[in-house]
Amino acid sequence: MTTNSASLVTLPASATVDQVVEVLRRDGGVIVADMLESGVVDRFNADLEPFLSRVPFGGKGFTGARTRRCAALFAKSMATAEFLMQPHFLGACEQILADDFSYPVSGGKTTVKTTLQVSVSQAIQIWPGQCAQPLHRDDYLHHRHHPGPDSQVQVLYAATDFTAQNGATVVVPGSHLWDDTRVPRPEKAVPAIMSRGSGLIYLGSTYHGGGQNRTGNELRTAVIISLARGYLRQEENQYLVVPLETVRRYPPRIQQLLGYALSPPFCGWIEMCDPSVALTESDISVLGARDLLT
Ligand SMILES: O=C(O)CCC(=O)C(=O)O
Ligand SMILES: [Fe+2]
Repeated sequence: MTTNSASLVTLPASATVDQVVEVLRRDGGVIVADMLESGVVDRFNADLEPFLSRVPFGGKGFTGARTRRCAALFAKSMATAEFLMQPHFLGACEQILADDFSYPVSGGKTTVKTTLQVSVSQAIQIWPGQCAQPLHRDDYLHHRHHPGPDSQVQVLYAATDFTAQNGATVVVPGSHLWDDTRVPRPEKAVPAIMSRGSGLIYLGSTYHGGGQNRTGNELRTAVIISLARGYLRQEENQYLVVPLETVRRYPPRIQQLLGYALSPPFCGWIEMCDPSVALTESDISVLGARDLLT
């Protein structure tokens, strides 16, 4: 284990999921080196290039006047599946988010486990001249109060090297434990310096932001994937941005994580069936209700 700066830890690729979760619970964020194979990043970058090179810059505020953003990644590159299935990220999300929930019904108690679902998929390219993004918590979207259980966890991969000069994401370690009255100060944020293929895993409750790009000619490209509890709303509407024909080309686990799975007991059904029937049945209108808990 090496310390990247004041208190942002970098774990080697050989780290276990338990080690990742231990640092995440303590610091709110952790860098894992070499999470992705170089060939996967190459394939992804090649697939995204036609989109990233054409998409206009964002706005003057949060999205960034010198920043290009490209979302709907599962529709644009099949390599995104490997970004999602990366074992440190997926394993950490399962430990942190996939809680049991028990409730009484007459005749006994029922216990279910929430599914996980993709909340956001986005490539973010920070150009020279982009100023620092305001520090924020990604989980505001779910109206979370802090401290409290996390609603989502993100991984932010480096698709180019991340340096303190080119706009590396900055993180305020420990801020996931703060209450809602404490305001983050930019001087307490530390840059996630990492090489291409490495990634920063961070909790939805951790203050962070895109860094300032002070270089003259270097682009900094990140790829964010977030997973949220299955009973909450996805930040990016995967049902509308990934065509059904594309969803059908992914393996079942990816389909489930894109939202084609019921989050028990009742969240997300269609015609009172598991939503995965949308991928296999030609006429869902007469399937009939199923006992979703059995
Ligand atoms: O680009 C980055 O480094 C972070 C972006 C971010 O946190 C966001 O847009 O929510
Ligand atoms: Fe963010």
